[in-house]
Amino acid sequence: MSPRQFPESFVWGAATAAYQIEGAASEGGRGPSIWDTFSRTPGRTHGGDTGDVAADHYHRWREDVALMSELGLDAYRLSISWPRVQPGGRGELNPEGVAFYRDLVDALLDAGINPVVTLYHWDLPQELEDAGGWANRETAYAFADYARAVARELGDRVEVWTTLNEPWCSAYLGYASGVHAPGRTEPAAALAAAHHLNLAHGLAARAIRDELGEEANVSITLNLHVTRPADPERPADLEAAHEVDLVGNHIFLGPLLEGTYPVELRQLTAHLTDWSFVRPGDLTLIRQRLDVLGVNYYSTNYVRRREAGAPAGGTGGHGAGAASPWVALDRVEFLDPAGPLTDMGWNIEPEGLYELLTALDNAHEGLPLMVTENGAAFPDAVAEDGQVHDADRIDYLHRHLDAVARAVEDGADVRGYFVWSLLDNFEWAYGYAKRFGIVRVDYDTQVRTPKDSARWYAQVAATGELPAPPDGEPAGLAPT
Ligand code: GBH
Repeated sequence: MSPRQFPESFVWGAATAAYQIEGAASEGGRGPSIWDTFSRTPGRTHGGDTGDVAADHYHRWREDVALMSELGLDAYRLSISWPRVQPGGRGELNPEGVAFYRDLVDALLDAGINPVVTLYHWDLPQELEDAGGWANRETAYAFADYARAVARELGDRVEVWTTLNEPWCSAYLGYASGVHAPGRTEPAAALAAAHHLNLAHGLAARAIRDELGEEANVSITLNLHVTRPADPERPADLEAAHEVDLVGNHIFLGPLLEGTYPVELRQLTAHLTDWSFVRPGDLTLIRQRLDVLGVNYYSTNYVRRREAGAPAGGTGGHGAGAASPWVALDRVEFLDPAGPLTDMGWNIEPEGLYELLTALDNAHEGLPLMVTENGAAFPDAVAEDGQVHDADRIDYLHRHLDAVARAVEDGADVRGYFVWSLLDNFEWAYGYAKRFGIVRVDYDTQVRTPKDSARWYAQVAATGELPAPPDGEPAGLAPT
C-alpha cells in the first residue's frame, strides 16, 4: 500500500452530539427530552448513567473550542438540542438556549472552524413523545417548525443544515428494539416512525429554504448498513442480505433520492403495516435536493438465511432475548462477528467504508458525500505518564481514512471526514463505559487530555497526507 494525499479542499473535522456532551440537563431553560426520561429509568442504561452532567460541555465550551483550534480542525459537527431551544417542542423559543448556540457558533467561526450543524441527534422533547413521538405524523410538522426557527436564528452563520442524524436508530432502536429512547418495542410503530422521520426531513428542508433561500444547503446523515452474506455462493444468504438492505438502507435512500419506497420493502413488511401512513404527496415532499449526504460508518454485518422453525443462532450484537431492531427480518440471522473487534464488539472492516462510498457514488452519480462519523471505542488505559497511548484507535482511523482516500481516487465525491468523537462522552445505553474520544475526559474532574490519536489526527489534518497503513490484521480486541 502507498501513502495518500487528500485534496486541498478536503474538510477535516470531529463530531459530537448535544445530549452526549452538554450536561446541564435542567439549566438554561432546557426542557426534558426522551433521553432524560429513558436514562433516568432504572435498567435502561449501563450503571444507570445519564447525560445530566456528561462532559459538561455546556459550561466548558470555550475550552473545547480552544482544544479544537489547537488540533487544527477545519470543521466541527455539533447537534442542537431541540428541548434546549424549544423546551416543549412547539411554540416560543427559549432565548437562553438560542444564545448558547449562537455564542458557540460565533466562537467557532472566530477560531476559523466551520460549524456543521445537525438539528436532531435523538433528543426529542418529551412532550412530543407524550403525544406519540415519531410514530405520530404531527411530530414531523413540529420538527419543520423548529428547523425554520433555528434557521432564522442562525442562518447567517451556518453553511450546511443537517436535518437528522441516523433516522435508522431513531426508528428501530427507539421503537422496535427499545434499547434507545423512548424504549418502545412496537415494530409497526417503528416503520411509521421511519416514514415520519423521512417526512420530517423533507418538510424541514422546505422550511429552511423557504426561510433562507433556495440555495441553502441541506443534508441528512444516515447510518447505512454494509451487509455480507455468510456464504456468498448461497442464494438464500444473498436474499437475507438484500432484505437487510431494504429495511436498513432503502427505507431511507428510496424516498430521499428516488421518491419511492421499494415495492419489495412494502411486501416484506406487509404483515406489520399497510403503509397507510404514507399520504398522497409525501414522497414528493421527502425528495428534496440533497446538497450533501452524510455517511456514518463503523462496521459491517454478516447474515444468513434462517430456515423457518430453526432455532435462533447468533445475536449479531443485539443481546440474547432482546427484541430485534430488524423488523420483519425473522428469517435473517445475524452472525456474531469473528474478526478483531472494538470495545463495542463491532468488527473492524475498513473495506466496508470503501465499498459503501463507491457504491453510493455509482448509484447516485455526482452526489456529494461526507463521512460525518467514523471512529472506535477502546478500553483506553491511562499510562503512568498520564497519557493515553491509543495505538489501536490510530490503527482504526488510519485504515478507515485509507479507505476514504481510495474511494476518492476512484471517483467518489467525498468532501470531508469527521472523527467520532472529539471527546469521550455519554455513549447512549452504554453510558460512560465506552470511550470514543480522541480526547480523554476524566469524569471526576472533567479534565480533557488529548490522546495520542488526537495528535496523530491533527498531523494528518494539517498535511492532508496519510502514510501507508500497516499490513496485516487491524489492531483490535479478540472476539469472545
Ligand atoms: C452513532 O451511532 C451515533 O450517531 C453516535 O451518537 C454514537 O455515539 C456513535 O455512533 C457510536 O455508537 O446492525 O443491528 O447490528 C451508531 C449506531 C452502530 C447503530 C452500529 C447500529 C449496529 C447494530 N450504530 N449498530 S446492528
